[in-house]
Amino acid sequence: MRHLPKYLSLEEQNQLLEMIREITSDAPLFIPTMPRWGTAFSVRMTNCGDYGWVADKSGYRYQSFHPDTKKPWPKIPTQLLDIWHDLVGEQWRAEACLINYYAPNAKMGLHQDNDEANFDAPVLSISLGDDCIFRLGGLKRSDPTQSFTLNSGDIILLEKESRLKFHGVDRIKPNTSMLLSKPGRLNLTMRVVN
Ligand code: MD3
Ligand code: FE
Repeated sequence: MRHLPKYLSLEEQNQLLEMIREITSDAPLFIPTMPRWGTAFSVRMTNCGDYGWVADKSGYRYQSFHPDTKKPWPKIPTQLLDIWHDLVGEQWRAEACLINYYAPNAKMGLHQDNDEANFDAPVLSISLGDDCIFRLGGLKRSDPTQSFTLNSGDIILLEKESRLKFHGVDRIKPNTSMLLSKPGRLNLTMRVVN
């Protein structure tokens, strides 16, 4: 895993925020639920790109439209694609960008990202807003984990071995950033799906 602390300037972070506002006005944040039980996630989500990750009672999957509005996801903005290509190169095309919003009490349990078809493709994640405590484990759930802080403007690049490691967000540290007008954290995760 490559952690690039403060990769984005404050100006770039604000441009991304404006872009996220436009995306969420077309594709509003939705409340994902756990398969089978239907328990709500504490994280709110939306997507842009050809595909978006969704979670509901029937399972986790990628689909080409918003689960509530049924409209196709908005396009991935050029600024995001530029960041992707600067770090990943030209051999992969980002097909999905998941936008997670964490209110101060939200968290994400330890999990693997394995709904994509090809684990050779990298995953790129951008943190905006309040700091969070991020946890990274190994390839088995029972492997030891380490935790560290992610700040606004940080980028994480997952390649090769790290791509299938267990990870999660333990908690948000409210009021550690002034970027958002309300406390909380946004995370953008760009992926190749097919
Ligand atoms: C480490 N999101 O949406 S992004 C997710 O901060 C997710 O919202 C977290 O986990 C968040 O699936 C973490 C950073 C990240 C993404 C993928 C990974 C870290 C990863 C895949 C393998 C190992
Ligand atoms: Fe994940």
